[in-house]
Amino acid sequence: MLVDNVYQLIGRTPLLKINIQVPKHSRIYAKLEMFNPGGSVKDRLGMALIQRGRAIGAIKENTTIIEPTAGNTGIGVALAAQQYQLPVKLVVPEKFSFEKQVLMRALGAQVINTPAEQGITGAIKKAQALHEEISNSYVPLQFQNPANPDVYYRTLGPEIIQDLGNQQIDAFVAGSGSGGTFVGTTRALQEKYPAMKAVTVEPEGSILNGGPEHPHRIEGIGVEFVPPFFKQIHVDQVKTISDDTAFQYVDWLAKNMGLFAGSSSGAALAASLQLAEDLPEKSTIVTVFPDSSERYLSKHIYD
Ligand code: MET
Repeated sequence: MLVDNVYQLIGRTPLLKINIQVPKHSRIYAKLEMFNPGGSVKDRLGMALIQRGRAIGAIKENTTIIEPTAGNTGIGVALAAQQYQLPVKLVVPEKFSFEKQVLMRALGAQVINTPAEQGITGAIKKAQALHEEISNSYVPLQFQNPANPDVYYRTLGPEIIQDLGNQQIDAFVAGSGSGGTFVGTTRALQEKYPAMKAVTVEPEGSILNGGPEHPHRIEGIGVEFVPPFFKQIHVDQVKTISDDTAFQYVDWLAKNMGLFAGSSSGAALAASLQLAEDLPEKSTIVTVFPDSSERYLSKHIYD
């Protein structure tokens, strides 16, 4: 495969059938988003945020891009901004993995840390404060930018339909941080399969199921507020997964399927297996594996 630049490698990722014993003879397929060049599902978003910013005239020559992120969106934004030589400042709560922060810097971005206990809300506030201070700056703000669900509606959803050769999909399971991947993909899949269940995944410590907010080891998903994009769809169920359960499946995927998947992928697989118990026999469940375990080795993902 000959390509001219890494941007051509974004999207069209493989869909892997998970060889695990699924309740009720159902099947689970996972979209392997770690195969994107920046290593996560958020490369798609990075491109979309920069393209929309340019299209609406918010990004001009030398505009400083500022974005709050758990890391992967930051890597995607830094990658996309590079082609226009735009300066990038990423605001990251200090708890998130060292590797993601190193990769953002490697792409030329500046990383600004906010206190872990202020969570992503603290990073959002800091990004807005920086925007006030820096002239010719722009905050795409993944948490409310319509380009976020839209890019998943246009790319990830249709790819899954095509990957499965129009085979009926009974449920879509995906983690929510900003909610963009889950909501946009759900909209695309439900246009074709209106009866499909939409199930989101959060770590214990996130608030969607009403549980108390507390720190968790699973990265990239989990919310401190209900994602505004949720208004666009009906969410059938929220599965709340513990760190231990997610990490067990991370381990299982490496040992049994030779797959290096991050903790939000482990949570997605755990939730898909739980959901299979409640679905009819021989259901088809599709989920998303957002990134690789390799960016969490310093967090002892396997030890
Ligand atoms: N996964 C997105 C990011 O990397 C949203 C995180 S919000 C916990 O920025």
